[in-house]
Amino acid sequence: MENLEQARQWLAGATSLAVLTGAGVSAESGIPTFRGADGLWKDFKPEELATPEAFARDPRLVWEWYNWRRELIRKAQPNPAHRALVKLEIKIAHFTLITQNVDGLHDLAGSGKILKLHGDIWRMRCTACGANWPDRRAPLPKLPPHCACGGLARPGVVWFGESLPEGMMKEAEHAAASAAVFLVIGTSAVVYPAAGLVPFAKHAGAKVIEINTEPSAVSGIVDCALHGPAGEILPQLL
Ligand code: BV8
Ligand code: ZN
Repeated sequence: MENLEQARQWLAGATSLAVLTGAGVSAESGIPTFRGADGLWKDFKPEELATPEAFARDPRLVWEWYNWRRELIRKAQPNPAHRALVKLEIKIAHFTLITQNVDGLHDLAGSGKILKLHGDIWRMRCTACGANWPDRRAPLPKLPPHCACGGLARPGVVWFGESLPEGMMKEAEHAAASAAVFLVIGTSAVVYPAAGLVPFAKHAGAKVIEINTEPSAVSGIVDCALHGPAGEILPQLL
């Protein structure tokens, strides 16, 4: 049976669906992915920027990168992939969206139940008093930004070497373990513990469907691989 038809059938019969998205789901909104040819990392290496050490060494440089990304993201709109996930959430009784993305486009598209494994670029946290607040200004008036207490503010995201928000993986694993179908979309599946959710879901008995323009690190274990842009394929699965 043709893969698309197989995926459609599994989704049509599913009463529980968990979805894991990565940067590829925002690619058609004009946001460069991390590891692609025009990727965000091309001029830098992750260890140069998305780490607490880089921030401690040069908060202004790290904030210039996040300021640039916030301006890029502010101009971006959700694409048909984001919107198709909202339709699936309405259609399927038990639905959890797990995202590695920090761009907030799933929220903008209207997704409800979102587990943001790596945080949110539109939130800030104070390195001094721990306050945590939303800030949607792009560009920021002053770099690096500071908290009302005078402390240095950092982006509300999870950097390499930092653990995910308390309880986040437990909730994501619960969703993956109770899903009849696990949809993994637009991720190279090289970042852990997020990528570990795919084998986790498979071993718990889910049918795993992947949507990606290229093979990923988990393509070898999925039950159905759909090759192509998420913005074109996802709407065909509804
Ligand atoms: C932790 C937030 C421990 C910031 C991000 C071995 C060596 C060294 C380190 C490690 C290791 N094993 C594990 C680690 C730790 C590390 C890690 O996994 N490193 C990797 C690189 C090896 N993990 C961590 O540090 C994590 N924390 O492990 O804590 C710990 C435990 C206890 C106590 C203390 C510590 C934290 C990881 C979080 C890092 N933060 N982002 C920010 O965004 O600025 S990660 C970053 O990568 C983004 O979140 C991004 O989402 C994520 C994954 O990338 P992808 O989303 O997959 O994007 P990518 O470009 O790679 O791929 C895009 C895909 O889309 C491609 O497959 C492409 O083909 C496809 N695509 C493109 N266009 C389309 C498309 N698909 C469909 N349609 C299209 N149109
Ligand atoms: Zn503060």
